[in-house]
Amino acid sequence: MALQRTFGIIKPDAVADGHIGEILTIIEQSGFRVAGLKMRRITKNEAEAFYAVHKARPFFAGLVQFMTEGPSVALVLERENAVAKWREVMGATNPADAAEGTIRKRFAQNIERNSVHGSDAAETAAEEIPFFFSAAELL
Ligand code: FUP
Repeated sequence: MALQRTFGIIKPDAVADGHIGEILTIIEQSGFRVAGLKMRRITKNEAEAFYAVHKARPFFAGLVQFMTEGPSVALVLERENAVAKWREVMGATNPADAAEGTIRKRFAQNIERNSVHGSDAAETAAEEIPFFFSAAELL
C-alpha cells in the first residue's frame, strides 16, 4: 500500500499537561514519520472554520473556547494507511469509550478535552493539512 498522510493536533489540554513528548513517542513507535510539526495557539477564527461542520451542535462554543485556550501542536503524519491507523492509535472520541493503551484513554480528560485530533478520512486530511501547513513546511 502507498504512503498516506494524515493531519493531527496535540490539543491544548495535552500540551498544558506536558504530554507532547509522550504523544510524539507513541506516534513514532506506531510507525509514523513526522512530515510536518508546528506549535502555536489556534485563533478563534481558525477554530470556528476548522470545526465548521459542528457549528450547529450545542458543544460548538465550548469546543472553540477549549481549542483556543493555549498552544496546540499541529502535525502531519505519514505511513501506510495513515488516516485509519492514527484514528486507531488515538482511540474513541470519548475517552470513556477508548480502548486500553490508546492516547485518549491515557491522556484525555473527557469528550471535549480529549487530547488529540485526527482526520476522519483521506478527503478530510487533504483539506486539514493545507489549513495549517504550506507545501514548504512539509518535509
Ligand atoms: P473526532 O473525529 O474523534 O475528533 O470526533 P468528532 O469529529 O465527532 O468531534 C470533534 C470534536 O468535538 C471532538 F474532538 C470533541 C468535540 N466534541 C464535544 O466536545 N462534544 C461532543 O459531544 C462531541 C464532540
